[in-house]
Amino acid sequence: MTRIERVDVLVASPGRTFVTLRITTSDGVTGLGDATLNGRELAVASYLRDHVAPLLIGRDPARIEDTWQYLYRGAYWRRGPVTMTAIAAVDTALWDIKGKTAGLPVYELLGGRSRDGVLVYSHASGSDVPELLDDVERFLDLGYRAVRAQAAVPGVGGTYGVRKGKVYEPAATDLPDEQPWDTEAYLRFAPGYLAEVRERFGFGFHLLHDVHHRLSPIEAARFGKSVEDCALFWMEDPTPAENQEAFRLIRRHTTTPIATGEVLNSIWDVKDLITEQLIDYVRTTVVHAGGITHLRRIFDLAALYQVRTGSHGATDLSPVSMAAAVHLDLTVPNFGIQEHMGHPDEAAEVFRTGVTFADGMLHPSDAPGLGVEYDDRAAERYPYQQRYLPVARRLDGSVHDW
Ligand code: GCO
Ligand code: MG
Repeated sequence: MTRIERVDVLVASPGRTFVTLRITTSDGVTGLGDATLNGRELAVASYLRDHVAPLLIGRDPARIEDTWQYLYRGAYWRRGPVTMTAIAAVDTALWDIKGKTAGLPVYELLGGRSRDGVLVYSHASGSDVPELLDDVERFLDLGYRAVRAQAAVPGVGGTYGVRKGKVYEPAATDLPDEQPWDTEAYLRFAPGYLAEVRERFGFGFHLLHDVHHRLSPIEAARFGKSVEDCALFWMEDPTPAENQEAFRLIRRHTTTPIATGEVLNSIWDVKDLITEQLIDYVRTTVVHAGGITHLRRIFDLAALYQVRTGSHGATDLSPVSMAAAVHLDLTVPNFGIQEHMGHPDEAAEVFRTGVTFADGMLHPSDAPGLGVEYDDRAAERYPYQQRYLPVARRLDGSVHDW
């Protein structure tokens, strides 16, 4: 009988850090899973190497659900980003193996296509409004049907979401960059530039905006109300999601759709938001929410309440989890949109992905499994580099949600 024979935890920084799990079976079939937790990468690498790998050796790779339950319930300590990212990596790698063994792309194993392709949005940004408008135009010219818009708030250094290089990369310093934050300045400025985007380019595409956890519930309500004429596809993370009651307050005041969930890890974290219909899009991902097996469970729950999917897809989600996301997105009935930021050029040397972009959509390859290969030789050229996400401070110097 086929057994798991080898487990490798691969850490490399091609343009940014990625942790990748590779499982090899006694038949020589390999599967890949993404295990990247931005800024806390080595915690997951150790969890996998020191605590999970010894449990996998000798197991039947075909038993994906059983392995998921074994790792989740067997740890005793539940949920949390480190545990759920580690379980996700194992789960994703086992789906990759199952696909390769069956000779089918993973989306076929998940029930087959529900749609022709996966609608994606990308990130337009600018250090001022004219620069943002040029960037929106660039994405529309590239064929995107959905664009997220963020501009630097005047006088507030380091606003979230403003690209400096080719790809937006917030984890860029070897100690956290401390950035100032001024809520009132943001609330006065942001609705205006979103309106300017609509004035200039019209309503023939989806416009999105990420508040990035920066507002209190009543501030978020005010923001949502003030951008209603822009018909946003969503306002993302209007307020931190630990206290989920907060979303009820926002809902009472605005019809601007709400997306949240990129920092949440399990079905228990999103259950109330979904069943009480406090959000419109759930942004949990393959990599941080327990893999394909668990994310599908979340998406199925969401479908019952007309909540659609809108998975996180920033640069810190590796091409492996992006491929897994595209396979799952292609199949689920309540798919909404997929974030697609791309990766630094160096990442393409290490990860060869079959995912392609056409007509504003991503398409998986029809190769068996997930259709991604990892090049160990190339990875050797990019040793691990420690990087941190920034920290935000209010004008009085106190720490704010970044
Ligand atoms: C997004 C996210 C990212 C996060 C990043 C943190 O919507 O794409 O908010 O930009 O900040 O993934 O690691
Ligand atoms: Mg976000």
